[in-house]
Amino acid sequence: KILVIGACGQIGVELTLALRKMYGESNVLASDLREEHDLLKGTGPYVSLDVMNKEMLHVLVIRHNITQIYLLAAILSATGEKNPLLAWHINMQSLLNVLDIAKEEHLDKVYWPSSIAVFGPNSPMQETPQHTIIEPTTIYGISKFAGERWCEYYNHRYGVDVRSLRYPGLISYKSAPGGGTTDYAVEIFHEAKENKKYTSFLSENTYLPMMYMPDAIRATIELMEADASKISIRSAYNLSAMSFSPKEIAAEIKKHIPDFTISYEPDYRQQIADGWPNSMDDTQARTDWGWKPEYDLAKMTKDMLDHI
Ligand code: VAH
Repeated sequence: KILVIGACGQIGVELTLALRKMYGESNVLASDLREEHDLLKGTGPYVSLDVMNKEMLHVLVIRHNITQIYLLAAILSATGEKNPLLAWHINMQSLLNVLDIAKEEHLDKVYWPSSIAVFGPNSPMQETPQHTIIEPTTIYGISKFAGERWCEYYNHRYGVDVRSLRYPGLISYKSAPGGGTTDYAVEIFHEAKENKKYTSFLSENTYLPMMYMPDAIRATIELMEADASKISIRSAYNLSAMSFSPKEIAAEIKKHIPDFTISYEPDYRQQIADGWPNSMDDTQARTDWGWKPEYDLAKMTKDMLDHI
């Protein structure tokens, strides 16, 4: 039985729905600190859970015969910079709670997302390699890098089958993003549809690795379904689909909404974005478990505007 922690977040909602489709509704227990997301209501079991309460989590894992945990609860980059110690505490302790329970209860598998945010200004910016200089400059990135080290440690030392992906910025319409730097690429669609204009908090040529949520969900499940013998990376795999700038996504939207206009007012998130890669090399994921993206900017833009 699968437990999804953070099931009401941007990734959690769609991952929970996809897992329920694959494994059966009653086999996927969704949980979050918040009350149940509307899209999850009636699709399967839901419990309120504070992942920081290790004892409560441990009892829940035993009582519900949990064999896999997907841990998606985290404070993201922009929010994290407003309260660094809280972000560090939540992002790290939640992972340590899950890893230690996975070890004690011999869980089959654990999934925990990392991010392109582990890279910083000293990492190669183009086609950032799987193995390279990693000097994160945000607390979110520091916690994700430290988390990767802990995942690798629990795998090598205790044999916990924990798997992870360095997600790019994720774009979706089913559930709102939560305080990220890449959220402009979600907001722009809603603003374009409602107001035909958008003021971007990142400058026009800020290139960032991005991915449409259906690709990210499929990558997550393909990674978790892969035979353990194929997994050569136990920190977190680079994962890539496309890169674009606010100027480019605005031009793509204009093909559908001709009188859409964009303006630029960079804020504190510009500095965060400037330290992240422009593009990622995800050869290792393609080699190890056959990763291949399906959505590019044009296909994503059409699908987003069709559904918003
Ligand atoms: C953020 N969306 O902006 C998240 C993600 C790569 C970006 O980690 O913080």
